Amino acid sequence: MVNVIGLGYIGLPTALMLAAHGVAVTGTDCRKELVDTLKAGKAAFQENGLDELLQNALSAGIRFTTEYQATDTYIISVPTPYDKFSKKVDAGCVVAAVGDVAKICPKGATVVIESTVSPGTIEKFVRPALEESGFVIGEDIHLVHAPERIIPGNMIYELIHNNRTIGADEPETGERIKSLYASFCRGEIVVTDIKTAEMTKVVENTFRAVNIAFANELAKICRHDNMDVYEIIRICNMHPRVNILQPGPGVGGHCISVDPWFLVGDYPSLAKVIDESMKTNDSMPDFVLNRVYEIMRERGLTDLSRVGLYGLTYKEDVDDMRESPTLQLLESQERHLAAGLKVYDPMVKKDVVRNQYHSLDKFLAAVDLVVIMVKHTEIRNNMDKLADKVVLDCHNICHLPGVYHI
Ligand code: SAJ
Repeated sequence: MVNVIGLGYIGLPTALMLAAHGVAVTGTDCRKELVDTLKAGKAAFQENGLDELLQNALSAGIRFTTEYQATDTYIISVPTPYDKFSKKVDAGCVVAAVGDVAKICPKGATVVIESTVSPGTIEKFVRPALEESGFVIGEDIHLVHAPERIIPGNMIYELIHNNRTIGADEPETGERIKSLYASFCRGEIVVTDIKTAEMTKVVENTFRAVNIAFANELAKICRHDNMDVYEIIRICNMHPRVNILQPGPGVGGHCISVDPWFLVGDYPSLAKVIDESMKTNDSMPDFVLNRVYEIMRERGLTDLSRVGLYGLTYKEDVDDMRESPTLQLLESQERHLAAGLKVYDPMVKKDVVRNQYHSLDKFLAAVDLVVIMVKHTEIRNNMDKLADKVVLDCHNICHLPGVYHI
């Protein structure tokens, strides 16, 4: 039986996928409310295909509980935030989970860590935690790092089709865990050592962060000299070896906007490009706010409370708001004592910020200037409703005359 610890954005789909493919699974989470919701057959967040997968897993016998289970295989999928001051990974939740597993697991068990950690974290924090509990690693207990790679919005497809990395001390353990993931994963599964696996995960997200930062920097250069960044990127990308990403209002989510900081925190004198890239991405919400002020001046608009931010989530068609550029922008305007912007997001049903609307039409009736912060399908399908508005489009999806860009 596999005990999946942590039933969040990664742990839950992984547990369900294993269960739906014939593996005996118990999912453990410390949040009782979440466990009860899952038992009642309701997924805790919106994701394509997740509800159906939950039903399949429940029919296949998955169990949910707040208790750790005595078993031979654990998959730990708990959050690894970064310490905002040191920029280093905060492995506290992983270490606590491993400590709790150590209290209950029999000798010979395997502990798989899926949570993203910086290279050396398992060596520095996880191994000592197990050794302190009296285990000899490699004999009484086996350690594996199997970093997740799935993208919110397409998680279920990517769980099945993405290639994966398994880091293990002993090749036999790596191969055993490889066959466990192969129960549902049709991609290639590479077995390597733990530190290499740790580094690959962080590097993948850093690659994307740096490339988004390049696009964002181009947007700033083009704005400064009144050039069309989208047309320039489109033409450049026709070159066979150029593939520039898209600029945007900032980078959110719990991955791209977090993991690269681990490298800056651990290698401050070496990770220069990464440091600058993260700062560039983090500067984008303020850049958008300045664009709002510029456009208001140009259009003779004076009332900030008639400006509306469309979108609160960190990207399109997900309900995840972690580190979202809109939340970053709202924080920034509060700091500048300029509170009052209106906000609307079709994916966010609860009230999470001030001046939040829950109907597109009511939101639009309350504002003159609309800032498209997130390119949800809803707004793509309702562009005609923006015809009488001043529009700042941060994603180049609106082709109405007179639209402004970042
Ligand atoms: N973004 C841009 N411009 C782009 C692409 C994205 O501004 O051209 C922004 C998005 O709007 C969003 C942020 O970047 O705010 C991140 O979105 P994303 O779609 O690039 O990635 P995530 O954070 O949803 O998922 C990433 C993925 N990593 C890579 O593509 C290397 C995913 O495969 C990982 O599993 C995930 O991080 C994770 O959990 O680590």
